Amino acid sequence: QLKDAFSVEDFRKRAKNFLPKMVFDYLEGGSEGEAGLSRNVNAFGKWNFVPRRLTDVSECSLETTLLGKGYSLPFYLSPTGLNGLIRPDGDRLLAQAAAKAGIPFVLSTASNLSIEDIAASGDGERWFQLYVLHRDIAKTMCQRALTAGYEALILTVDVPVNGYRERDMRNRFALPATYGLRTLADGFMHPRWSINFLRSGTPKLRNFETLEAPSPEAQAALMKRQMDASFDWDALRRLREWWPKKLMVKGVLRAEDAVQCAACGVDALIVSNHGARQLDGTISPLEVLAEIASSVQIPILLDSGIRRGADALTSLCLGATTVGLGRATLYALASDGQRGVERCLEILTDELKRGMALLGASNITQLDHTLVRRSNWA
Ligand code: FMN
Repeated sequence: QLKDAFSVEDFRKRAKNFLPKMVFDYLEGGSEGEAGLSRNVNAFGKWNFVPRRLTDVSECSLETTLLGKGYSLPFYLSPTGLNGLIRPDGDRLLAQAAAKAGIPFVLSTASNLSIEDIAASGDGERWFQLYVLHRDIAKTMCQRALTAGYEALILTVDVPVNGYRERDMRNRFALPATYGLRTLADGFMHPRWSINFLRSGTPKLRNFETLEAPSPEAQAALMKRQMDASFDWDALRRLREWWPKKLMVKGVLRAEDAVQCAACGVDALIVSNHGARQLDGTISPLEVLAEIASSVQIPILLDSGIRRGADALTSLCLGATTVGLGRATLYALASDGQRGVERCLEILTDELKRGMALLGASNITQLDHTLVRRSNWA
């Protein structure tokens, strides 16, 4: 029962029950030894709140402003590929839940519904996340996003090559799915997911399917599904020249890179380690947040490890303007579809609002670094 879910962790447990192991592992897993997974989550516990007392917190507002626009909450849904494997039409369900909550939804390059499908699935703000497989393909996709009315482009820069995800290797995770005995048994044990899957069929990477590769080299890159590992600062400058709307760079973890992004005309940065799915042992974004936020004037977003309103609160105190939800809302999507995502957002919103009141802040602009202190005990 959805009413029995009181925290993101509850949704995690429900997702684990609902999904075949192979799919849950895809959602949950990190890279290599997976040390980064717990580090991301535990990083928040190293900071303690230092509440301000006797302030009027009878009305707490979570409204925030990012790049001149107002949003009802300081959350957005991070880009995640293969959402259709977690739930049929997962991209649409997430986009609709985000629209209801008044927060942006980011469509991944590796989505199972196309740029145009999502644009047509109702209103709500959409951002498009770009993986560069080939520069011509990237340009074509961005033009499609522009035509379809996406408000911002998120360039992910922490995937020059794919992270090594051992769970996926062990599970022989691949699309289209290969049906070994183990896969079939896994599906059999999770009938509700399997019925959905059989009804809707194997999800496709729709953005690639609906793409006419502009050149033979682009076609080859598309077939191999490999990133353009030569994408560098010059390439970013060129992208900035022709992408007319807001441009954000996702995956920055060093102040000097942040400064260089700002100098290239990037509008905002996402401090992220890709949810510990790339280089294992990479520093947790929270640890570098304050340093990066103080090195540039542009807004800073953060993702990786947000599981509670309190995690968002710590991030906002340390300089983030808004935070991205990845696995948190995917768990809810898995177990309970759009209603689950809506409920998960409600829970996080309540946690954040309560946290702000207890911390002594009635709106987001009152949050600052004096309200948190790094614990000497942890
Ligand atoms: N980031 C991207 O930029 N593009 C993607 O296609 C993408 N796919 C993801 C798929 C899954 C299943 C997960 C869990 C993450 C993916 N990410 C992708 C990373 C997320 O955008 C985000 O950085 C990460 O989930 C944050 O960590 P958290 O889920 O632990 O909060």
